[in-house]
Amino acid sequence: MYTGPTSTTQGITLERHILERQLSIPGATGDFTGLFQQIALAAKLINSRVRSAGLAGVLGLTGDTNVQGEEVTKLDIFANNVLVRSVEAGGHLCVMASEENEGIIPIPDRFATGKYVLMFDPLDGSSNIDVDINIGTIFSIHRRLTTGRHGGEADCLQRGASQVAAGYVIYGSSTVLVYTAGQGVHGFTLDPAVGEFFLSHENIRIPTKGKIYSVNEGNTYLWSEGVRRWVEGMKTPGPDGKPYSARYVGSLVADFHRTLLKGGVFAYPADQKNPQGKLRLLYEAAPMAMLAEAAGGAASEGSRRVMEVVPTSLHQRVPLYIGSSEDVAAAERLLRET
Ligand code: P6P
Repeated sequence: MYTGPTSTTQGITLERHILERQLSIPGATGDFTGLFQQIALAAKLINSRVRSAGLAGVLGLTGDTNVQGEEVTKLDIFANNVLVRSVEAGGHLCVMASEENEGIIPIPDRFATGKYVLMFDPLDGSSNIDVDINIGTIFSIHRRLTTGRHGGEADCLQRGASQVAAGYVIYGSSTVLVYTAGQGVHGFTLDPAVGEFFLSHENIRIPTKGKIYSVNEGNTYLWSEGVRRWVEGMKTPGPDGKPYSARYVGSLVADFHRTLLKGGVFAYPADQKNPQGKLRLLYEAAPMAMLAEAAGGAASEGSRRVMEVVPTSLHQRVPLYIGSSEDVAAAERLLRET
């Protein structure tokens, strides 16, 4: 007899949520729904391996054989392979790009192609796996620009503002998939007892102003004067007599998920070592920016919306200031003044 949580078993599954969205869109073909179901399957498969990584002796190892004598691959390579194999045969995509692959990932000739482009970081923050810190999968979906059977790099190099959908899966104390397709931001928690994602965070709205800042202050010596002044300003007690609180996990999905739910600001500024910042535009900053804006927040590269940046290469980096609209605006203001 199933004795899992009653609330989720009576809830709305991710599949139903996507289908209901499809029904509300005139002319929808079910392509997006099919693609999203494949992404959700990949998330479940990755989740299963991430949860068992410690037991199977595959924490951060590569090329070794584990206790079962299996060929061990790094978790992020595993996640990459799972994502590619889960979506490549569905006929919904014309091309893919991944943090793990230098070039584009074409759809094998034996499969049909479709109108969407999928870009992803299969397992962001994977260096945190060995210390059991939250990690995540980030994805971005565009419509293709080119015609013909296969898509190409031109279909990937689109502004964030052109995204059809964006989302992430956070493998934390629970596994939550958060996505937007332009009609609000919604979170679904995986019920491991039934292997389904159930709606748990409907229409997430990010507070207009928060009291948490999240940045790696170990980089202070590399920052511009403007970034230093911005951070120092948040460490100075405000009108309420309190400064902001500092929270930094060092895993983008974890730091963003907290910022989305509690407000405040996360930043990875440009610095002398990373003049374009550290985070990747196409499959990290742009999808998070779509989510932040869809939840009423903001995402800037320091002086303009991340979603306006026109990509010139697959793995290009971009500075990122993301979170509550007032906090991001304050960062832009201070950076302008110096
Ligand atoms: P740092 C993880 O390695 C990552 O790519 C992001 O998930 C995270 O936000 C950032 O790098 C952390 O970088 O330099 O603070 O360790």
